[in-house]
Amino acid sequence: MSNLDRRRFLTTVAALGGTAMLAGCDRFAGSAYGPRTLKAGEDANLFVQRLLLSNASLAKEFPDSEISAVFKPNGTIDPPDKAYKALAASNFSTFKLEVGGLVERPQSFGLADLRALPSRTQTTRHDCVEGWSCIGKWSGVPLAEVLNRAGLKPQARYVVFHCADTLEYAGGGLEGGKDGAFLQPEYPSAVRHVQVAAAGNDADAWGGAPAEEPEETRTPIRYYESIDLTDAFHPQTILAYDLNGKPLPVSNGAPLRLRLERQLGYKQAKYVMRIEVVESLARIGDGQGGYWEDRGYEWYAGI
Ligand SMILES: Nc1nc2c(c(=O)[nH]1)N[C@H]1C(S)=C(S)[C@@H](COP(=O)(O)O)O[C@H]1N2
Ligand SMILES: [Mo]
Repeated sequence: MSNLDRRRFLTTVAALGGTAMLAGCDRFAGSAYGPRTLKAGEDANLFVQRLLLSNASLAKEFPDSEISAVFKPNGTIDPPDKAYKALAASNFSTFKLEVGGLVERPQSFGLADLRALPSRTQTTRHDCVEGWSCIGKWSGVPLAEVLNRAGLKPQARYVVFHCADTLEYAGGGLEGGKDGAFLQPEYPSAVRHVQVAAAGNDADAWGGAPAEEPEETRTPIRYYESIDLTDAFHPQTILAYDLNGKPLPVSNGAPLRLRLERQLGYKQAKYVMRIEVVESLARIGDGQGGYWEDRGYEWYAGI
């Protein structure tokens, strides 16, 4: 359903009134909360929510024949960070996804652990804000599986993804820095990587081994993103480890990247190292919920 269809549908539901709508709906007649819903008018809202949260809110999935020949890599395509380079050199055998913050049981998953969990495969279209799209087939573990193993605390509201790639340094340590070139949306990655070529001489934010040479004193700003719990538990929200049936290439976010199919490209965090569950986004980055959000992009990037 497109947004427009969805809006029309909601308008129709409103016009009919919840009860009329329910009376004509076989699917809900026998459900446990059907009778209660018929009594309580306000529960029509729940009905509409459930309906929208079922099939109607799934992003379109495509047949394999429509998979793009090349899935265009964008943003960081080869993280300059030393800790990441070491992981890549080990073919990510030492990779651990850390899950912490407002959870009952902090977790740490290697790639084999993640592959042993239930998986989901989906062929979807990625839409970048720059105006291009690609269709790819992603396989991974539903984020819900990972979060359920950790168990959310009652205050949990958002899920934050901390990535391995440094884009710039705090305080404008790089030419351009925060107040210069990096304000340009989607700054060409080739140029950006020349500028951050020295990244990674730091004890790093996602728990990798501290680097051996401590000369680098600047604080790296790494990519990060965040979503709310509705999106976190959406069935198409997965941590993908395969693209088109093969392990994710470095350029597309190896070893693990988020797929969140109802939002734009910049929400699809690549190189995910650590997941942090929080109550508020205020103290993450500059407080807007993502690297690009801190630079003016919308936090909710619905398609
Ligand atoms: N860690 C990280 N994730 C990222 C980015 C990035 O630069 N670093 N770029 C974002 C943008 S703008 C897009 S369009 C997609 C690109 O994903 P792709 O390289 O698989 O095409 O990743 C998103 N996730
Ligand atoms: Mo993008």
